[in-house]
Amino acid sequence: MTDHLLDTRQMARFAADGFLRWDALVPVDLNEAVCRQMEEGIPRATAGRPLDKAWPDTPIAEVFRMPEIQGITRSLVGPDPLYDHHAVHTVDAGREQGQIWHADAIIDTRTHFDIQFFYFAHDTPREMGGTMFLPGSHYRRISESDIARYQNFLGQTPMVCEAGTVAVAHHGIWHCAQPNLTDAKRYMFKLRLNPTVKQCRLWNTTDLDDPEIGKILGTNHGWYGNEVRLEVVNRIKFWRFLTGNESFDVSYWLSRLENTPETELAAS
Ligand SMILES: O=C(O)CCC(=O)C(=O)O
Ligand SMILES: [Fe+2]
Repeated sequence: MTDHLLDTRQMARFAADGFLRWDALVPVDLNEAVCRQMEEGIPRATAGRPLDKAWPDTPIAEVFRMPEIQGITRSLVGPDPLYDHHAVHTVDAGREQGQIWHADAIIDTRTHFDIQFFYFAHDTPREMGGTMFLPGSHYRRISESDIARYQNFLGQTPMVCEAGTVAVAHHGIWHCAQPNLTDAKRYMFKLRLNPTVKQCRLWNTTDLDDPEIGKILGTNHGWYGNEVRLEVVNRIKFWRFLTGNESFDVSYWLSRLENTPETELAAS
């Protein structure tokens, strides 16, 4: 099955930025049905159960059955992910305060990773907020709101988008809700999924050796200054995990650190 699977460049973008987005992916009618469902409330399913058994046949279930969303899910967490939790996140009309920067759940240093979908079922212009992401923050594992004292970061990216836009993020991504200066409530549907298989080459790997991969993994988001080198090393480790290629490197960054020869000089 290669329909709608991510390609290697997209996976490298995910490794570098910690999230991917698809604008206006979900069709208009389905967005409208989900908006009505979110107003009514969407009861939580049981954590740790298969996603495909999480909900009865409702509009939100239909969104996550879309072949495009299935392809994204399968590429990142495999064919039978578990439902972890979902939430309908709202920001009230006229709310001038943003949420503190945070990462979800407690400190989590696994290389295996959960994903979180952020689904915006209605138009979300900047004055309505749109979840703010910090690209490249997902390897800096923090405990929830350790970073709450920060206000703004160079390169932070708000999810300003049209109805039907979907982002998928690594569980470590730093993010926060934004103020909503409009007179309408803002809704955002978030879903966390857990893998049930090793996250190794689950995507469409036909372009695995694309020469752009190293460049994408070397992206400098700017906010960490010279420590970009640490981030590149983190991404190389993650890429080795994703591809199973234990000798993968970008510009010798990780190989240099691994060079600890044990061979003693033979007497001459
Ligand atoms: O509402 C949002 O945009 C983000 C909310 C969120 O991330 C949270 O409450 O954990
Ligand atoms: Fe959050």
